[in-house]
Amino acid sequence: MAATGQNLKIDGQRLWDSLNEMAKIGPGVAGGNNRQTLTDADAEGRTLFQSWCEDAGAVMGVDTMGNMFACRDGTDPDALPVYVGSHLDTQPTGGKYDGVLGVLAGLELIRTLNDLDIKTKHPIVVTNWTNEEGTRFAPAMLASGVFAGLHDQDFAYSRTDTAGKTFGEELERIGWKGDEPVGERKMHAFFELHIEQGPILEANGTDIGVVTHGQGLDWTQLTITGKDAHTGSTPMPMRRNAGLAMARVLEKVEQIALAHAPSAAGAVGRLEVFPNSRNVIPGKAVFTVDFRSPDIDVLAEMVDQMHEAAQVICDNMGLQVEFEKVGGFDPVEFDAGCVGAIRSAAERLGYSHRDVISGAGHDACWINRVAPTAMVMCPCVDGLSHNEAEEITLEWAAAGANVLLHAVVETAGVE
Ligand code: HGY
Ligand code: MN
Ligand code: MN
Repeated sequence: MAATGQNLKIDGQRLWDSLNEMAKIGPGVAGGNNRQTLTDADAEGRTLFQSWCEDAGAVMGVDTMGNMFACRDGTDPDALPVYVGSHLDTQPTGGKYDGVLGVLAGLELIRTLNDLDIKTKHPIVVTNWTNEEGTRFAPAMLASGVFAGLHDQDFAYSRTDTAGKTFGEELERIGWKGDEPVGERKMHAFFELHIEQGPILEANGTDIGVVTHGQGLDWTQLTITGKDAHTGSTPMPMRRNAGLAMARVLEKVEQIALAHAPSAAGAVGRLEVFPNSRNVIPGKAVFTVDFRSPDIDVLAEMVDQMHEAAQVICDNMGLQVEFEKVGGFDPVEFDAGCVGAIRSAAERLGYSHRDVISGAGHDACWINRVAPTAMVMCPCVDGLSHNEAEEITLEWAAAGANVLLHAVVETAGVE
């Protein structure tokens, strides 16, 4: 089958306009987005996405995890579809492009094929995966994880946010619990376009990241228990300060990650002390340690060292500590055939490109378990993401979407 012509390109301005239209839903406070999963804003964004897909002639299916699947028919109804997509949910102080670019580039792909009246053999399905971020309901990539069989649906439905609401209740409340059994759809392949969320592409003046691997992730929640007491009248030696122990563990997390450089990262993004009152020594601290590495042995070693260090800190301070794994996945190697389709698309289109390892987790990391999968990345300004100041350019978005278009069309076959 002839390779797709160089002149097959998406409409960059139309993609850019759609990104800006979607960004108006669930605005943040500093120019980004706060469209957290299963909120009313998420529901509004889903409705807009569905209307756009239906305007483009796609038929929408929704499964029992709220995953959305907009299908453009192929000429061979028996051929397994090529899926393309990402996520529309954002961090509480998220950017306008993390996840959204991958979903709307998929929509742009079918708009472009419609404009040019190009028929593919395999159907093409544009996907929005529910709760990729895992910020409101841990773990991250929850719905793609249920789809790929890593979590069961009851576990997912039971996940609870800080207000005590469950995933299942909220999915029902916003009216996006579909009737399709999750995970029954079979895929010919899955492709995801995503912003890099790191500095490598921009710093090297590279247009396209060909993602060969994704680093592994471990989220361990620690609960440290001491004793609430008066910050003024309690003698220092008598204190059992859970907040202080947490601070000491955070320093250890930094040291452990740095000691495993360059292929390791570690931080604590979510931390709470109780009762969180100015004149009460915290009797309890709850926080999640986020470790990452492309090397599974390094990841396991960092987690073990953190456990050991936290236990020693708490033993020395007379505190209790409990550990709970609340998320994680092993390092991922993407499908060589799909990665090759992305690399040859970038070459055909004349874009500079380099192989990269994804620092962030993505739905593709789970879908890679059940279908040939690969990712394409575009740069983002200063490598900044999970920040309302996240920025890309129209040119970067268009280049990524063009590579996605060519890789998907090559894989779906042009009739
Ligand atoms: O945590 C991650 O890597 C992804 O952004 N959810
Ligand atoms: Mn993302
Ligand atoms: Mn994200």
